[in-house]
Amino acid sequence: MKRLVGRPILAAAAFQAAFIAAQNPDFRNVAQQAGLTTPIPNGGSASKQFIIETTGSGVAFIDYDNDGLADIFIASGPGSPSRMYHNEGGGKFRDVTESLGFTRQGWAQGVCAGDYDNDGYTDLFVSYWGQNALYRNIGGRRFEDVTAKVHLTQERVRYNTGCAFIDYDNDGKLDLFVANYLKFDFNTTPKPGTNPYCFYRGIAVNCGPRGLPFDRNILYHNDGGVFRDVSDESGVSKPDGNYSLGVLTGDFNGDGLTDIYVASDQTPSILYINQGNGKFVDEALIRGAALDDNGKALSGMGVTAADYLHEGVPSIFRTNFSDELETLYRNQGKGEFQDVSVEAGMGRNTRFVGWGCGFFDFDNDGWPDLLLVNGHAFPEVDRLKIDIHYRDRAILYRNDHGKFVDISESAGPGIMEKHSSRGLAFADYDNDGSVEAVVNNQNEAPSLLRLAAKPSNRGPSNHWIELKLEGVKSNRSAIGARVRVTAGGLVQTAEVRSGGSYLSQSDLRLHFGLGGAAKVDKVEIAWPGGRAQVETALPADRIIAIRER
Ligand SMILES: [Ca+2]
Ligand SMILES: [Ca+2]
Ligand SMILES: [Ca+2]
Ligand SMILES: [Ca+2]
Repeated sequence: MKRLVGRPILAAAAFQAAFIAAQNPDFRNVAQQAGLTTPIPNGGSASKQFIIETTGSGVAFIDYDNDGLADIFIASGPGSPSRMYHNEGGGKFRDVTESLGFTRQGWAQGVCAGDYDNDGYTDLFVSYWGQNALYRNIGGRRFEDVTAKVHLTQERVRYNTGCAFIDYDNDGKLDLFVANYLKFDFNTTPKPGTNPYCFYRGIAVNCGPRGLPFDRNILYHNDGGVFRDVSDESGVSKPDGNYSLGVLTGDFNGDGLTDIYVASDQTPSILYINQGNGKFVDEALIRGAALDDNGKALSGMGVTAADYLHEGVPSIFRTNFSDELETLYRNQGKGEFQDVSVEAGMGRNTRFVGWGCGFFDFDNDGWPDLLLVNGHAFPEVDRLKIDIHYRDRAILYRNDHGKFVDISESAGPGIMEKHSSRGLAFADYDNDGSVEAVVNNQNEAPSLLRLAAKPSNRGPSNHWIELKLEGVKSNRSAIGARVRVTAGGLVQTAEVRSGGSYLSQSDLRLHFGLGGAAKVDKVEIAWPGGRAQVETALPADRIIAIRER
């Protein structure tokens, strides 16, 4: 009976997907009209003396005042505080940096969100070269710097980069992972051109990462109000030959415990597998997620994951340096990975240095597409007059049933604008069912990428659903919850994540394109800790809140 009903729906979905796919998206940068006009400083723009000027900063979509509209936080280098913009509705944002209490200046790097004290207001962690900051959200009205109060002050200056809240022991309290890039000091790090690690194609550039000392990654356990450094006892500090940048959490081997992937620059990337007893072991090498297809360590920057083939498991995508391929590691199930970059349709975009990246289903056909943003590390590269640039365009891949088609050049002027981009985050900030992207550009205003016209204006509309999960026994942000959505004969999976992309935070709500399906048959949630919950017959084209029960 069910199957008989299912067939016509499937046929309609296939027809509509084909119709929509024939149209190209038209992404525009609407940052100016939205009010995101202030440039975000990040070191030199014509020349950079030190590596700290190159790694830039992340960006976040976080609904800090729970009004249902995703707000924007932009991490900044010295010369400006990191900025928060309140989403006013109607496509407008208002700078509320000062009134919320964001005054600190410094080399802000990563940003990640999570309700660490389970009071219903999402808190914000900002990593720095220097001291990190944990901002407690006080009722959506201001942010209090509680770093020292919760024991997160570091004993020495560290180059903290990617971060993520993660409840690794499923006790309902969010713990915190912080990656460290390397050891950098303005007084001791050599100047450009000083040694062989301070040149790029014959021109003197800032030194590193090669030649600079490694540092270790950090895991803090949430003891309830205060955090405790468990890096050594958990095994997280064990890898000592990696320049760690982007961080992505996820249950990669399907055992119900959240693992941690770390994109590493010029060194093997790390896959910390959660052993379930408070310990992590780096299994990236044996699981095929450390190196490329030829056994070479690439320069990993950003990292994201999606069940892009509807196989029920998250596969991993990583951005790398110029003269390298982007890397797509297909999860073979149980967290065994294979580099499928070339067979999946990638491999031609080797002139870009890639940073922020993320899967998002821009056309709502149920196949997660992929956006990555670019810009070379060295402004000096522009002197070479070659096809590698400090400011460059983005890359948009449409997911055509598991094959990625590069549609960048016909996807609208927003994709083709040239910036030296770093952080990238996603949210449906106007709650219209289409997902938007915000980009942190070095020494420029951010970009806000939005479709100029919804597909409904130009033909049949694909459907969508967005889920806002709230943990009760689990952490209130539901970080680590895994969701299976069945609609129109398609089964999609996703996970609520803190951190990800390049040092950035996307909206904690999950978005699913549904193709032609006008309703969702079933939503199955595996809450952190393993409790299962099933919701059936949900309407499409809605944002639905689901509370753990
Ligand atoms: Ca809001
Ligand atoms: Ca909170
Ligand atoms: Ca899609
Ligand atoms: Ca939207």
